[in-house]
Amino acid sequence: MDFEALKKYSALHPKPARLTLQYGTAGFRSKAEQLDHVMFRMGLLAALRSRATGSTIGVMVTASHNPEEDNGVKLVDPLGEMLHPSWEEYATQLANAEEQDLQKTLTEICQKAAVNQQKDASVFIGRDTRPSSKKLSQAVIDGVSVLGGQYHDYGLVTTPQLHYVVCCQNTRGQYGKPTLEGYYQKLSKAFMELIKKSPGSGEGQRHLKIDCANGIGALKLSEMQPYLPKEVLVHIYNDGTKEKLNHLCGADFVKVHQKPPKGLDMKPNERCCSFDGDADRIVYYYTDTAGHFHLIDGDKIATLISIFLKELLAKVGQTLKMAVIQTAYANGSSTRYLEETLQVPVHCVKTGVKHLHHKAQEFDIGVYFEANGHGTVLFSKAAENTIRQLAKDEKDDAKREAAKVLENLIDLINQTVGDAISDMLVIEAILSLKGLTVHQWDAFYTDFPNRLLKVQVADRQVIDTTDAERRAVTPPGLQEKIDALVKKYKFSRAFVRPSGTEDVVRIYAEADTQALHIHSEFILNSHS
Ligand code: NG1
Ligand code: ZN
Repeated sequence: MDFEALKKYSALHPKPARLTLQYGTAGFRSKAEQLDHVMFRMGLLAALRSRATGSTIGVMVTASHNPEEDNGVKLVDPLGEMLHPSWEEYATQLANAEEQDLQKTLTEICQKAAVNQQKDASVFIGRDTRPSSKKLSQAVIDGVSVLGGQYHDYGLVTTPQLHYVVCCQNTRGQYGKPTLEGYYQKLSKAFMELIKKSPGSGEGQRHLKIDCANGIGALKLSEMQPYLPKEVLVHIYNDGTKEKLNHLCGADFVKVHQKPPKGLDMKPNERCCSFDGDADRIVYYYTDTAGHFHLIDGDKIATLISIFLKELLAKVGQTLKMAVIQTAYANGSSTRYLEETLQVPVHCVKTGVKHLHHKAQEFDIGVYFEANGHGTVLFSKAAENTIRQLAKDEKDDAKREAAKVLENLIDLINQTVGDAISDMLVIEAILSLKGLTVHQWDAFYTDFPNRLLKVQVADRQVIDTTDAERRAVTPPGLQEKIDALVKKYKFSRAFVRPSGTEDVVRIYAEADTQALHIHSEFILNSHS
């Protein structure tokens, strides 16, 4: 390590005094002007992580659905997964080290993580459309370079595109080509193969209105459009040319407020969807003829995909183990439907994509979605091999055809992380193949009325939880009060947990009817 150069460059990216930040569920997030030193240091860390793993590491500059003034950064591990938890701790240490301790902290990390400093380092960098992102990604580049690492700057990409290219690079092309063109080609080929088989194929065009949250999704969807078949017409709204990123639009806005985004004109029964600011989340919605708004969230997306997969597995006659992974925020009605009607096992894990992803890896096919629309499907290597083999060699025509559909689905899904573009194409293909309208999809089950609130408290960490965050163990007495309220109502559920991305406590409550809705503020107020 060239400590003189490190000192010189670090001085160009000084850490504001007394500022401490934590690598949380979504990496570092803060106001953009506080992040220059964090970016430089994440460049350093990515180079070390690359040396430790002998693989390319990704660094994505984005704050997803947060306001335009914010920014953030997260590291992507070799197979496109989230950064390993032990390194999250190193990331926090490095970001918070005072200038004079930087060298010492780096040396300590190298020792603890057994980093061979002679090895090559390779880092892929991507960024969203925030005005601050370009400069911040330059700080990442400075960090990688000062440690002698190689980098490839992909510039403007969606978060899932960066995860995808990192995975392609480290699997030596097995997952696809590590370029955006490779991504568009792989997805569009699989999509075209799928919809060729739909009953209505050739009978006119499918229309979909997409609110791109004034973010990167608009740019990347436009780039992808020439690759998509003529039968599918995507209409891009909120493309970022007029309004601010995530302002009154995007998947998070639509999910939280349960209302349409600004800037998208909806006609009754038209299929619409929203991406979030870095295009890793998607929710669908429509208004009915009476003008009522209907949200189709991550839970219903998981349900649609699960139904489709289950039918295909029955057709190919394979007993592959499938499960759906949810968090405590999944609507109780979706869990009941999956378990009781569809007879698919459901597992509940802690909030945060890495927990869902990890659990999903335990199954042949693991479908995971957060209610907010972040999710994907994982196929084990063994399941994928079985399916590809059947698609090639199976003698029975019906079985082989079903295996081919599964094979194309595997290629269409971005298995590295939730991906709004990929999920949108999966959903469109399934709706088309099954001949379902958005209304029919919505009617699978009816969501229990629910509320998600956030409350600022002096110290959110006083709340400690267990049972996948569904029960509070501290402060004493809190859970008992929640239990006492909840038991008065049918199918009711409520929980509180400290957010991992904001300085707030989140409160969730649901019950079978709106009238019986629990006043969740009461739970907290009665305790503060
Ligand atoms: P926190 O702030 O820990 O609730 C939020 C979302 C998560 C996840 C992360 C990362 C909710 C209730 N929580 O986490 O699902 O998406 O942000 O972006 O939506
Ligand atoms: Zn996002």
